[in-house]
Amino acid sequence: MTAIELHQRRRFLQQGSALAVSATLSSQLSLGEETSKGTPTADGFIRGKDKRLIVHNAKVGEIETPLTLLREKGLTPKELLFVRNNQVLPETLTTEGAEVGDWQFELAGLLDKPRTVRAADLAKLPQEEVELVLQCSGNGRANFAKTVKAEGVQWKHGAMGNVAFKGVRLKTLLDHLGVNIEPEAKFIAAEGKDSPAKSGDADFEHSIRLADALDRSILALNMNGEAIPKVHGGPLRLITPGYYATMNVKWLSRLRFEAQESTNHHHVGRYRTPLKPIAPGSKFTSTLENSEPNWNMRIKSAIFAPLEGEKVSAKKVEVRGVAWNDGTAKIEAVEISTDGGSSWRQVELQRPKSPYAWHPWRLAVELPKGSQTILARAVDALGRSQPLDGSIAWNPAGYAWNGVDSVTVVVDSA
Ligand SMILES: Nc1nc2c(c(=O)[nH]1)N[C@H]1C(S)=C(S)[C@@H](COP(=O)(O)O)O[C@H]1N2
Ligand SMILES: [Mo]
Repeated sequence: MTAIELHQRRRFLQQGSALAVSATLSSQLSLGEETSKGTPTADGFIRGKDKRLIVHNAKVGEIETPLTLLREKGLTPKELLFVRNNQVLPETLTTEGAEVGDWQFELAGLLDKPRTVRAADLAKLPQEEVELVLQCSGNGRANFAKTVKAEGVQWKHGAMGNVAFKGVRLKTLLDHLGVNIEPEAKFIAAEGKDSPAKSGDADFEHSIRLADALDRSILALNMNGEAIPKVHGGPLRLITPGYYATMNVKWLSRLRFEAQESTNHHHVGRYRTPLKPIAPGSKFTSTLENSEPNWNMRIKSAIFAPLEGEKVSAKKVEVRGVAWNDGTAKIEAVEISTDGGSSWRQVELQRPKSPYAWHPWRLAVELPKGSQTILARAVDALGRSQPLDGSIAWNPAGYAWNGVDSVTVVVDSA
């Protein structure tokens, strides 16, 4: 067993005892099968998920899409999409679409007056569909272990997917209702209907920038053309394209218009990166002043093929992958290097309709025989790119990795 496997095994054993006390979860468990390691498969605790997903935490639901499955489809199907629950809303452990029913949410805080909105009424307003990368800010955290391992689930590439959310723009709803936002309001804190596992723990919530919310947030009722799966936040999820998935609050129950960012533990003590670089391994306690929230996604690229360790033929190696950023500036190019970053060549880049979606790319290259490393990086119109050494952005919880992606392959003479 490798150290990571051992760690996962230990985690699972800890989770196992916690599972036993939860009637809902343990009855769901009987649904699935066991893997060779004795852990339940993803469908064992989230009905409808693909058995082949990587289970990191069966207690709250943290599952990752292996790269081999992630790369198969342009739009990630709900069966394959990663899940990250910080807290469990027990009735949502399924990919089944959520009925809107009598779901309501509140608009509160610095407004002319508070309001309660029926989610069913949103369907009567103009709808907008946005294809976007849904990516946990912990995606790629495992890479920080090249210097000092970061705390938390060791996600590789698969805490992300490319999905299409559809709903009403928040701005459209506010205009429709004639809501007046007070000028002091600068942020919106979003709350979901889930609650903490232990009483006394902070309830999961996040603040987003009011300006971004008015520019592009969507009150989404649909994902990939159907009602949002319960596990992905249905019936109602706040989606801010270009933001990390962390900020896209599931099971939306309230929006508070506020002058300051939320002082909630999940928003202040977690999900932030230091404003100034810190040395790998340093201690760091985030505050509203010394760090920034995981809002806009850092520019990134992922190599989908060849896979790490794959045997390829020297004549023609088809390198392909995807790139994305926060959608606020055009991705100018994706480049690959086969000489450790000394020289780079541009790949053929596809431009999707939505600036927030995966940008697929490809290039056929010839490689010398032996073990060869391929690097990929994206660059956008603001000159933002990916560092060769991603650990320069090291932080204790390993958020927002965006180092150059790399695979090492074995090139033969065939
Ligand atoms: N209400 C609520 N919303 C939430 C969370 C949560 O625990 N509760 N987790 C967040 C995090 S950290 C991530 S990465 C995404 C995961 O979205 P998914 O489970 O649909 O893939 O949901 C975000 N929204
Ligand atoms: Mo996340």
